[in-house]
Amino acid sequence: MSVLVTGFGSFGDQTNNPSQLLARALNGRRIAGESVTGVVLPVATGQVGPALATAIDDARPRLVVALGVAPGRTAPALERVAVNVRDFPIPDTDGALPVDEPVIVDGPDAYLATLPVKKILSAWQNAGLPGYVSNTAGTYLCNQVFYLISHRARQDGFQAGFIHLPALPAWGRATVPAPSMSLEPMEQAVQIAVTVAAGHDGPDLSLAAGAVS
Ligand code: PCA
Repeated sequence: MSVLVTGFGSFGDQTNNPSQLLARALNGRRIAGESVTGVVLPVATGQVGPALATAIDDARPRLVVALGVAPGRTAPALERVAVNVRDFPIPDTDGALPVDEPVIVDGPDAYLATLPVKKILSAWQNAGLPGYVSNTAGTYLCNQVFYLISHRARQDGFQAGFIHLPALPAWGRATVPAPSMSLEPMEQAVQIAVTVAAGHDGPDLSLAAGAVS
């Protein structure tokens, strides 16, 4: 039994995906007594399901924390909801552009994360790290992976969740920088998430962290 951490490779104009760097950095580590397997997934709708299934079959995890970058976000975001929708705003790396197609035909409309998102948020706050609970992971590859791991989690009985990361700082630009975060605090945030989730049993914390919209 182990912890599986997934990241994604490059896509669109995102050539330096922090989720890929973290999946590689954490691969082979021990966190909270659990051995971590880090896997980088393709940003390709037709390839990602089989790649994920292989990673889960190999690692036989008790916990899956999937990561991806969300350019424009100001802090790591604990995703609460995965929807059964693929409505891509840009083509994937294979050129596929599904519009209003399900992730899994006849699957439930949505799944909620089984990670204790409020407990993790509270632990981030105690460590002085920024972060929040997000109520949409979009309708692109990150949502697809979040939905797929949530679906499989119900069959296999592991905990599953998704964390969207801000972009890495883009140095050397003369313009006002977009929201960004360096890799070290993102790595700390993921380590805390794994530690809290690995030690979690029972209900999540009741902590107000909702949004008006
Ligand atoms: N972010 C994209 C896909 C891969 C990634 O890292 C997303 O948010 O869907």
